[in-house]
Amino acid sequence: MSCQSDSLLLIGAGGHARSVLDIALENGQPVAGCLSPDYPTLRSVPGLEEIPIIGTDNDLERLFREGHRKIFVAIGNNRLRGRLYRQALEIGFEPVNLISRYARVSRYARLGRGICVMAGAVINIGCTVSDNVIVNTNSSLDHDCTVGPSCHIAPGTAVSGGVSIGEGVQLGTGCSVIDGVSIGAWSFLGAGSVVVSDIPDHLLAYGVPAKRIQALPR
Ligand code: JB3
Repeated sequence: MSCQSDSLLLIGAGGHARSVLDIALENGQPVAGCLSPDYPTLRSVPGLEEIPIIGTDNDLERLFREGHRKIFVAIGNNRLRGRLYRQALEIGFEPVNLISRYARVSRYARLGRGICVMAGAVINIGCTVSDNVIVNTNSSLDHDCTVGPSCHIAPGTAVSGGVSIGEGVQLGTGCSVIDGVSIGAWSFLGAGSVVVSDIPDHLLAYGVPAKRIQALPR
């Protein structure tokens, strides 16, 4: 038997939420339901009909008063995920980590809260991964990397040792990052990029090697 305080609330009900739910259910985590702007038109998660959509973000405070505590923000967009994560924290919710049993996380890595680590991902010794980060399918963070809050390390990305990644960074699908470089906050590296030198804040870059494309809004 689970009670509301054990049962997980998810913010989001799209593709990322479905991947996250797959991990939660596989790990035996009871799920109360999801919040989506599509409620009440949509009443359950597409393809996971056993998971109800129980409201919108406007219901967060009521759900907290009713005893819900565990939360996970399951939205791919880094800025929106960051905003909703802060909102949930302010209300008093407790973000949980959802780690696939098929991921490998070193016991010598430090993880914040609200993090998902998908199947095949590797987080090696000495890494520090901040709150609200997505370490997606088959991506890897080698030794001694630091990852700021609300980043997304997309599927198949390989980050070598000692890399520093600022807040809100998107490393697109299949990026490769050589050891020791820094990637500035809110920068976006396009899919397949090879990062061989430091990337400043708020920059869109891509290519092999990754080159500056344009500054991104602050
Ligand atoms: O690349 C991979 C493996 N996954 C991507 C993921 C990281 O990001 C995935 O392919 C998607 O591109 C994206 O997933 P996400 O964020 O689930 O996007 P999408 O599948 O388009 O679903 C959007 C869903 O986000 C909507 O159906 C809503 O449920 C939810 N959403 C959007 N805005 C929101 C809000 N939910 C809440 N509660 N509040 C919002 O403001």
